[in-house]
Parts: sequence; C-alpha cells; structure tokens
Amino acid sequence: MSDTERKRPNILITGTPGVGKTATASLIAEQIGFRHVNVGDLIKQHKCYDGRDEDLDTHILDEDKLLDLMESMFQECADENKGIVADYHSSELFPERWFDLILVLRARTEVLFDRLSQRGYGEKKRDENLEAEIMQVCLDEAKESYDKEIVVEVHSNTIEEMESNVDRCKIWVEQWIKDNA
Ligand code: DAT
Repeated sequence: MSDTERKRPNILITGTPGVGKTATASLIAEQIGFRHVNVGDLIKQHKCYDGRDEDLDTHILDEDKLLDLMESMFQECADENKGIVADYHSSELFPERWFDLILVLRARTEVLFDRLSQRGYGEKKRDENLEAEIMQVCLDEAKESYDKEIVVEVHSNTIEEMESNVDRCKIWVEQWIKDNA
C-alpha cells in the first residue's frame, strides 16, 4: 500500500530529552490502538550503530539501518490499517511522507532541570539539553524538515498539559480519519 492510500495517520512526537515524548506517545497509542515506536529504544534493541564518537562518548547512529527497519514497520502498520505514534528527539532524518502530524513538546527550564537531574544526567549533559530547549533546537529542526502546517508546538510541564495534549491528538486523529475516508 502506498503512503497516499493510508487509512490511518502517523504522528511523530519530538522534543528535547525529558519533555515527555515517551510518556505522551505511549498514552496516545494505547488510547487509540496505534503502535508506539520509541525510536531510541529501537536503535538500542537493533544496535543501529556505526561505530563510536569518542569525543562525545556516544554511538554513531546507523541511519540506513534504522530507516530500513522503520520503513518495514510503517509498511506493516499501513497494511493493517494501523497508525504509528513514534517518539524521538530528532525529526530531520525521517522521510516527510511518513508523518501527518509533528507534535513538538516544550518544557520550562526549571521543569526540565528537575526531570533531567532525576534521570541521573551529569551536569554537562543536563546543561547541554537545557540550552537546546531554551534555543528551541527541536522545534526549529521540525519546522525546517516538514511542512510548517503539520508542526504543532505544545507545553508539557504538568500532568494536565499532558492529558490535554493526548486529548488533542485523539481529536485530531478522529478528524484525519474522517477527512481521509
Ligand atoms: P522524553 O521521552 O521526552 O525523554 P519522558 O516521557 O521519558 O520524556 O518523561 C520524562 C519524565 O518526566 C518521566 O518521569 C515522566 C515525566 N513527565 C513527562 N511529561 C510530563 C508532564 N507533562 N507532566 C508531568 N510529568 C511529566
């Protein structure tokens, strides 16, 4: 099935680490029966690595391996008339045709500070991520990579805001299905 014939939309939830991508994506997927794809976990599980960056002390992502893996997941879900809710801190590497909505979660500095500290991030890694959030790196990346009309920025500081984001997505999905019936 080609992407233009999809019966269900796919959503990408993006944002700085700690903004609530995984929590939000799993709630949405659970409530509407879509498949949740935690891209970070997928990378680890399938070892989509292409060596190590010793300076940054991180693995180098094997994008081709990841995208091939995800392409077959998207195909499989489209064939089953099932949508995907993916979450990842970056958005530029995916083909535009995969997603119908890019939800960019944002959090206030003090909120993110607490979440990243609780996660056990060292000072350097925590501060780099706080700075990235202040500089709205993920939002700009999403706007540069996708049609601006499908990029939606929302707050994710409180449980109420998370619930509202989940509800908003559910309503959006229902409308998309009606519009594309
Ligand atoms: P991410 O996937 O963006 O790294 P997460 O979903 O793992 O973030 O959330 C990080 C922590 O913050 C986790 O303990 C859940 C909590 N959290 C996330 N969004 C929240 C929100 N809107 N209100 C309260 N807590 C939230």
